Amino acid sequence: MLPENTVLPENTVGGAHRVRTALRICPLCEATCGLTLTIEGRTVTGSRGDREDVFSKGFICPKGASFGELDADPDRLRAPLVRRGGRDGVLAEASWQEAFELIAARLRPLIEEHGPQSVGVVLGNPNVHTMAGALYPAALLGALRTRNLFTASTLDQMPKHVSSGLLFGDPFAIPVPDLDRTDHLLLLGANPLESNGSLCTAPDFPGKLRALRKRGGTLTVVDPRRTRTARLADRHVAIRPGTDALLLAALAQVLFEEKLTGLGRLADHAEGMSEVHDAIRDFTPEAVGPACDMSAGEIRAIARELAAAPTAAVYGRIGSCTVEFGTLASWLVDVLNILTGNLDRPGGALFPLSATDRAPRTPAPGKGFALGRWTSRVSGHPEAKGELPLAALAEEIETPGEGQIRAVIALAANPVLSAPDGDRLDRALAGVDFMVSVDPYLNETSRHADVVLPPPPPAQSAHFDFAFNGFAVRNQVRYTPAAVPLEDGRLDESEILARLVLAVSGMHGAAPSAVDEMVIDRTLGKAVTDPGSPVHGRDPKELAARLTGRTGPERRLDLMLRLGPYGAGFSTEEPSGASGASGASGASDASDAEDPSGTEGLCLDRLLERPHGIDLGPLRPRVPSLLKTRSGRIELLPAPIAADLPRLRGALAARPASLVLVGRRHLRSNNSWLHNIPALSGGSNRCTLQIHPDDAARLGLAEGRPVRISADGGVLEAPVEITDAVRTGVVSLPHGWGHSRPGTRTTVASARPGVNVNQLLDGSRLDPLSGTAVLNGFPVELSPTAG
Ligand SMILES: Nc1nc2c(c(=O)[nH]1)N[C@H]1C(S)=C(S)[C@@H](COP(=O)(O)OP(=O)(O)OC[C@H]3O[C@@H](n4cnc5c(=O)[nH]c(N)nc54)[C@H](O)[C@@H]3O)O[C@H]1N2
Ligand SMILES: Nc1nc2c(c(=O)[nH]1)N[C@H]1C(S)=C(S)[C@@H](COP(=O)(O)OP(=O)(O)OC[C@H]3O[C@@H](n4cnc5c(=O)[nH]c(N)nc54)[C@H](O)[C@@H]3O)O[C@H]1N2
Ligand code: SF4
Ligand SMILES: [Mo]
Repeated sequence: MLPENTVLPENTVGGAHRVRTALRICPLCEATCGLTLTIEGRTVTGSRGDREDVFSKGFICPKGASFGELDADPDRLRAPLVRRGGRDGVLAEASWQEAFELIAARLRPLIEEHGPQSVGVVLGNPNVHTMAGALYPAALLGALRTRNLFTASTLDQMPKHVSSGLLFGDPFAIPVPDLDRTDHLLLLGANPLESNGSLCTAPDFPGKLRALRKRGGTLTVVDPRRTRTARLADRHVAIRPGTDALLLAALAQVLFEEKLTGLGRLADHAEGMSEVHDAIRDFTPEAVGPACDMSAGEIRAIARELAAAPTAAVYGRIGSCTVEFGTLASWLVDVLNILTGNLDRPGGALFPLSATDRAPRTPAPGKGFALGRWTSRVSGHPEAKGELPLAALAEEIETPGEGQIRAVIALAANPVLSAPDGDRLDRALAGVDFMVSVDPYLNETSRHADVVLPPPPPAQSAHFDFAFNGFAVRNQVRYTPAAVPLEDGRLDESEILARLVLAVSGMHGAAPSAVDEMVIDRTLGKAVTDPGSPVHGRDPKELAARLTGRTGPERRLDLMLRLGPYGAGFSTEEPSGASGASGASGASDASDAEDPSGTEGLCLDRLLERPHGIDLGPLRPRVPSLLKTRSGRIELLPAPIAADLPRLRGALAARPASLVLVGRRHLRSNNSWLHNIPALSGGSNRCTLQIHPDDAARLGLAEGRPVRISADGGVLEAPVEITDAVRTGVVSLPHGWGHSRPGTRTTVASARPGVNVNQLLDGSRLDPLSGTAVLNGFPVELSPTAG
C-alpha cells in the first residue's frame, strides 16, 4: 500500500560521516534528562546522560539510551500520507502542499455547513513533550472554536487539575514533593522506579528516594502491588484498589481527632478548616479500615508518622487519579499537606516557579475555578478545564444530531489503545467524514486519518519543556536546539501545526510564521495594557523587534522568558555579557534567590550561552501570590468537593468486588508507542495478567496459560503470570498493547501485539468531577480457557 522507503543520501556537508556530539533533552518521559547524542553524518549512533546537565547530572534510563534506535525507526513516516479514493480509499505518500490543500478544502466547508462543534480535537500525551505541542494547540482551538476537546488528561491527571483549581484557583498550581529535602514521603499509586515520575519532574527519582532513606528519612508506599518502588520503602501498604480517598480521609480525621494539625504560616492564607473537619468526621480508621483492607492501627500509625516528621510530603499519582474517587483523593493529598503545615514549605510540597510561568504578582483575589461551564452533548458530562472526557469521544461521533462530531483532528494521540473501548472508537473513527492525524506512525488511530502529517524524528527538533519545568523538583531552565538539521522534504512539527492552524482558519497558503507573529502581537498587546506587567505602557512593535530567535518558536520562547519570573521584562538595560549568567554555577542559589529577575535578565540568548542549562535554585514558598481563588485564600472545602463526599461515604458500606484489575508500567515502555523499538521490546512477553498464587490456585489458573478476562466492556485473553507481587483480590494487566489491527505500519509491535486492556471498559466508569476514566480498580472475572 505504501511506497517503499527511500533512504535519503547522507548529508555530507562538512565531511561524510563526521562524528560529533550534540545535546538533546529527552522527550520520552517527565524526567526530562539531558542527553549527549553521538552523531555520525545525520545518524544518532549513541546516547548517554549529559553529566554537565544542571538538573539531570548524567542520569539516563534504557529509553533515553535507545534514542538513536527510536530516531531511526524505519517504520517512521517520512512524508505525509493522503487517502485517495474517498473514505474507503488507500493512504499514499503525498506532498505537504497536497496534504494541507486537502485539509483546507475539506474542513472549511464542513465547519461552515455544520458549525464549529462538528470538529473534535484529540490531544495525546506527547504534546506535553514537544515544543510544537505546547505552542500551537491553543491557536488551533482558537481558530476552530470547538468545545469538543478531548485529551489524555482525562485518562490521567485531570483530577489533580480539578482539585488544584478548586483549592488554589489555578488548575496548574500543582505542588510537588520536595524530594531532595523532605524527611518523609507518603507516596500513593505511583511507581517512579518504572515511570521515572509524573507531575513531579525529577531525573533519577529512584536515586532521590534512596538518598531520602540514606539521610534518615522514611518512605511509605501505598500500592496494591509490591512494586520496585514499594520494595525501597520503609512501609508498603497493599491497599485495596480505588480506596485511597477513604484512607486519606481517615488520615485527616486522625489529625483532627488527635489534635495533630498545624498549618503554620498557611493559617493566615487558608479558610474552611472546621468545615473540612466536620465533613470528614465519620471517616474514622475503624470505618474505612475494612474497605481499604487495612487495620485501624496501621492507619493511625501512618497519620501520626506524617504529623511527627520534621517535614513531610504526600504525593499521589496514576493509582490515585484514574480511579472512582480520583478528584477526592487528589484533593485530600493536598489537604493533608496543608493540615500538617507541609504545603509550601521546604521539605514539604512546593509550587515550582518555571522560567516561562507568569512572573509573581502582588497577592489579590482571582477569578477562581469553575467546573461544568458546559456539558457534553450526548451524556451531559461537565467540562473540566475546558475539556470533555476522552471516554465520551466515540458517542459524540456516533450520535446524530446538532453538534455531532463529523471530523477529528488528532495530535500525537492514540486513543484507540489508550482510551476505554477502543473497538468502539475504532469503528467511530472509521465513520467520520474527515480525519487528520499528526503522528510519526501509522498506528491504530492514525490509520483512520485522511491525512497523516508526520513530524520529524526527535533529533531534528529543538526541545524546551514548557510543561514539565512547572512540575520540577528544582527550578531550572534548559533549551536544546535541533541536534541534526531538518532532513530535506521534512517540516518541523511547529511548522506542521502552524500550517494546520492556517488551513482550518481559511488562511491556507499564508506564511506559517504569521501564526507566531499573531501570538506574539497578542501577548505583547495584552502585556502593555496590564499595569502589573513590567512592559506596561511600552510600544509592542518596539518590543517585538527586540526578540531574538531563528524560528517562530524560538522568538516565542524568548518572549516568555523575558516576561517570565527570571526575565528582565525588556528592561531598557540589556543584560550584560556572559559573566552575568552566573545562575549556572549552582553555587549561587542564595543570591539568585534574592534577585532572580534582577540583572540576570533571562532570555533566549542567555539560555543559548548555557547549553547544559541554568540552575534557578531550590523550590521556594509561593503562597499567597500564586493563589487565584475568589477569596484570595486556599479554599479548603470547595463546594463541588463537599457535594461529592456523600458518594465516598457510600463506599464505606459497599461490598468490594472479589477481583479488580489495575494497570502497571514497565521501564522500557511508554504508553502505546515504544513497542516498535527492538531494544525496548525484546525479552519475555510483558503483556501478561499478573495474579497472586492464592487467587490462581482458587481459580485453577496455570502459569503461562491463557486466561479469559471479562468485564463491563468486553472479554480478552492474556497469558497468566503468577506472582505474589500483586495482592490477593487484584490482577494487573498493562496498557498500550493490542497492536493487532490491520492497516498499521508498526512492524515490530505488530509481531508481538499483546492485548488492549482498555477493551475491558465501556467508558461509563468516570470520576464524575473530572471526567477521568476509571482505569484502575474495576471488577473483572477470570476463567481458564478451554484446552
Ligand atoms: N488502562 C490504562 N490506560 C491508560 C493508562 C493507564 O495507566 N491504564 N494511562 C493513560 C495515560 S497516563 C496517558 S498519558 C494516555 C496516553 O494516551 P495517548 O497520548 O493517546 O497515547 P500514547 O501512546 O502516548 O500515544 C501517543 C501518540 O503520539 C505519537 N507520537 C510520538 N511522538 C510524537 C511526536 O513527537 N509528535 C507527534 N505529533 N506525535 C508523536 C505516537 O506515535 C502515538 O500515536 O494513556 C492512558 N491510558
Ligand atoms: N516506563 C514508562 N514510564 C512512563 C510511562 C510509561 O508508559 N512507561 N508513562 C508516562 C505517563 S503518561 C505517566 S502519566 C506516568 C505515570 O506514572 P506513575 O503514576 O508512577 O504510573 P504507574 O507506574 O502506572 O504507577 C501507578 C501505580 O498505581 C498502582 N495502583 C493502581 N491502582 C491503585 C489504587 O487504587 N491505589 C493505589 N494506591 N495504587 C494503585 C499501580 O499498581 C501502579 O504501581 O508515567 C510516565 N512514565
Ligand atoms: S528517565 Fe525519562 S527523560 Fe530520562 S532518559 Fe529515561 S525516558 Fe528519558
Ligand atoms: Mo500520562
